[in-house]
Amino acid sequence: MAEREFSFWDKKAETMPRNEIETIQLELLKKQVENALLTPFYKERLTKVGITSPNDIKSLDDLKRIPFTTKHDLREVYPYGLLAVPHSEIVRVHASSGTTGTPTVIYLTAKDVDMAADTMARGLAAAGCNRYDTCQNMMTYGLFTGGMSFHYGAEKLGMTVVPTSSGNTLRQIKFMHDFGTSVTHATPSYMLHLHQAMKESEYKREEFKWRIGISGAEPYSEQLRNKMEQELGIEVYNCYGMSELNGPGVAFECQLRQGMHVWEDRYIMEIINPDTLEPVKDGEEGELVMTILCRDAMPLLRYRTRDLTHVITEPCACGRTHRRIARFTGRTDDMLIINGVNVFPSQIEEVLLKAKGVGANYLIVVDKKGDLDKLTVQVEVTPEVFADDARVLNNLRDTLKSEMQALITINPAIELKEPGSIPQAETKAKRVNDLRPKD
Ligand code: DLL
Repeated sequence: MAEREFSFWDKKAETMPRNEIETIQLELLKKQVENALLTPFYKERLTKVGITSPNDIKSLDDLKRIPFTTKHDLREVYPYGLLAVPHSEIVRVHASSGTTGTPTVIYLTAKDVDMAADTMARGLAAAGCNRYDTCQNMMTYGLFTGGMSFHYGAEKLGMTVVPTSSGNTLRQIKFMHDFGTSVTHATPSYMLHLHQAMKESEYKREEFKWRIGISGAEPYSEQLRNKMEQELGIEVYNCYGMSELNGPGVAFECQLRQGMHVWEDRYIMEIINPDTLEPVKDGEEGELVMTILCRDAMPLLRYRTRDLTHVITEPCACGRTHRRIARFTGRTDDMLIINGVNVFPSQIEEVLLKAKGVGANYLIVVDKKGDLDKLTVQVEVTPEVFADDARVLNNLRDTLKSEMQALITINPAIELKEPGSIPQAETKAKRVNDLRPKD
């Protein structure tokens, strides 16, 4: 049988021997440490552990001397505390939600933007996309990286990009039909929603050129991927990323779809035990920790992603030497991902604590409405408000709704409850009830 041909963007870089990857990692790590020392935050952190010059990094093992960086740290240095180049070099800013109202921000030079696009193009080529494809990007454009960062990578590969952004499903379907869209980029929940709407539309499946769906930004199971592939008649590729690491495309599945290749000449990955903070054994599950090597504007050393996964130790038959990680199994914090948007319970609490008339207890309920996630916040009100007329309750509901939407960008349903009606936990209060099926 003839050997299967796999598609590449930069075959040399993607298939280089492991020792070459490590040589590049060491060289780029030194450069990152040099940049980091230009920021007051890292200068203090690194000096404390005896690293005052890039020459203190002699081997990749020295990475372990560097303290971890967390989302909390990024909030502390908001907005520009990790700037390692003159501000005039910055051409783009992105942000993602923090645990409170303060977002975590990243900034990029023109070279950084190009590197991120190149990394994304690698992933898209690995998934079998090419310049003859028309790609509809259904992720939100704006501060979220799923829009523009993906867009630049898709253009770099030479695809025709249709930047529809999220929502407006009937228009999405019309454009997919009229433009001959062959590749889509959407969250898994939106893919299913889209498919349902497509079945109910005036078009027939055969009238579409849809062949590939790139899906990420939220966890999904292998069963859900299989369901999407069968029902939609396309290949579905998992794509991982986070805004702090330049957005989507940090890790991407190749055409074999057995785990996501992490581009190790651009990121150093570690998997640690989240309790002991020590590295786990090869192939064991733990928290992914990443050091970015492909960004000048903003260094990020040993960043705790909070995402749980493991390294697939066997080499991939596609020929890529960059190791793969498995589907994520959860997080080590309480972040919820609702239709691809990150939400921390603490953000909801922040709004409730500020509002007048809110009682002792609340409960965040996440459920499915059709294929999409639905967020409901049940809130006990004070006895005074409860006894007041309907107008007062309606005003409170509207205020909570609009303040939460402003902070978390999604629109929650607010259910106001009688005082004492939400069961009081005996020990730790249960603030979140996630009723979504696991697959
Ligand atoms: O979600 C970037 C992205 C956009 C990735 C489009 C893929 C596609 P953030 O908003 O910063 O960035 O959220 C990052 O989302 O820490 C994971 O918990 C989760 N996540 C992202 N991709 C996956 C995936 C973007 N493929 C957070 N599987 C991460 C599971 C994912 N979880």
